[in-house]
Amino acid sequence: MKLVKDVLGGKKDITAEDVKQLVGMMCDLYDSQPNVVEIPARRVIFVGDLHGDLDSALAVRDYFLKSKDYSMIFLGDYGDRGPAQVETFNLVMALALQFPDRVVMLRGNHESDEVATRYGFYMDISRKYSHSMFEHYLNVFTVLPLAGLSSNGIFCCHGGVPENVNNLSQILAIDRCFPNFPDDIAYQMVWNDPKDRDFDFRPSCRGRRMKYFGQVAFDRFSADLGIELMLRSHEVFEEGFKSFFGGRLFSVFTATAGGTVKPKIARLKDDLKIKPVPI
Ligand SMILES: [Mn+2]
Repeated sequence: MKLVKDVLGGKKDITAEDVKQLVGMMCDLYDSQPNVVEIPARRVIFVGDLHGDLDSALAVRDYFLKSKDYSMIFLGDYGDRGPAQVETFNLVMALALQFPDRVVMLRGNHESDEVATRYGFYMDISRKYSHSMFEHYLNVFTVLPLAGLSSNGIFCCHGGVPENVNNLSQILAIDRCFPNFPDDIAYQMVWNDPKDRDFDFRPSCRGRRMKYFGQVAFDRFSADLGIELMLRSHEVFEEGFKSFFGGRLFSVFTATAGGTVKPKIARLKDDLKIKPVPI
């Protein structure tokens, strides 16, 4: 479709009607998806937080277009904070729409009404379009899946391990179709952070409903759900990448965050090893 191709080609000044069309197609494509979508067992590129960093998003697009036999999973946090939030969100939607069999857009903690109204996306949409256009982007938030899982146990989500889950069916049963995260499991999957220490869960300095998950929680969750390797984003690391739990969990960040981060993507190769790639 021409609109999708134009956005993919770098067209930035699309009309409100164009956005509504992209949003409509996204909802059609994602509405029926389960909370945990199936992802390929190998040859996958994982993309961390973009936060309105269009240059990084364009570099990711170029890398993907050159990687013909790879799929790509975006781990969430497209808007808020950065200089080109609307354009970044639109570009990722265009990638997801142009390559529905190879690109997945997951939901991050910033794909939420209360977070996006506070950290910039609502203002960016209002400035470029109108206040009411925010509702349309919210509709996309509500359909995005929470996680991906492959047949060989590669799991990905924005934040990480939630409390009180010992079975995949508990995650699959969540009703995610809300502008915020009323469900505690969904909330923790997009907000929790790993700590490379020998504990289960601990209170997080991010707030009351979030947790740190330690080695004990990670090992139990992995064993219960048959997970070999986990990919997540959500945290800023200067190198754009960090490994946890003896190399069984990788955190990736793909925005420059105002020049403070060397953005990376994570490439799952044929040998099932994760390789950080500068973008
Ligand atoms: Mn985040």
